[in-house]
Amino acid sequence: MKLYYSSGSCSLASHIVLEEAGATFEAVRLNLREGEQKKPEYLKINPKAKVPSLVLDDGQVLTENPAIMSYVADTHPAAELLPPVGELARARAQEWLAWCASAIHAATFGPMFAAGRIADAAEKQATLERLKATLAQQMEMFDGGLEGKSFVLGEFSIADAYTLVFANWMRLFGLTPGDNIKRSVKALLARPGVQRAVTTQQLKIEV
Ligand SMILES: N[C@@H](CCC(=O)N[C@@H](CS)C(=O)NCC(=O)O)C(=O)O
Repeated sequence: MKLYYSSGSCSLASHIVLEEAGATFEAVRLNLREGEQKKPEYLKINPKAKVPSLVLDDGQVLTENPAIMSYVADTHPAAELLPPVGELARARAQEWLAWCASAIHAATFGPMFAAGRIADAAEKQATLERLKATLAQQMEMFDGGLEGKSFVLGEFSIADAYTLVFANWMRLFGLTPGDNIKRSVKALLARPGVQRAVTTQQLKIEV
């Protein structure tokens, strides 16, 4: 398999899961700032012009972090990264990932990054302030989901893959993650699979 990723982007979540699953894959880096995701050769792989993309061994392409993570977990059952079909805990993991991908990433962090391109300074500041207020509420809820534990389901699962991404992004916007998130980040960074993904992406993640 081949994972197309960009350092520190949301593709870190899928990268972590591939490493934690013990999957055999090649990591291919794209530079989003240089627009490599929009080049014709990449658009043939993923017409959405986004990372991550996972090219399977038979050439089929899977996109969207939650789908990639679920597929990798299901095809590497020995790693026990997702509870069995029919268990409520599995739905809880999917509930968490859907919230991360849609509300926190797509509706809040995404527009916060895009706000950097707003030319009018006052409009940029007002947009960022509004989004930061929404993010603060979401990340408080995220922190609450980790109350008294290091991982969303108690044990590490694919539900934990976004935690490092969001903690890192919060710092980029000058925000400090809550104590439960910090504990989770520490526990995640102690895992060899997570360490391999972070090292490959050449990231320095603050605890
Ligand atoms: N819904 C997608 C989101 C993918 C996405 O937004 N990726 C960003 C990086 S975090 C990207 O590739 N951005 C490039 C661009 O918008 O040009 C997923 O969860 O995989």
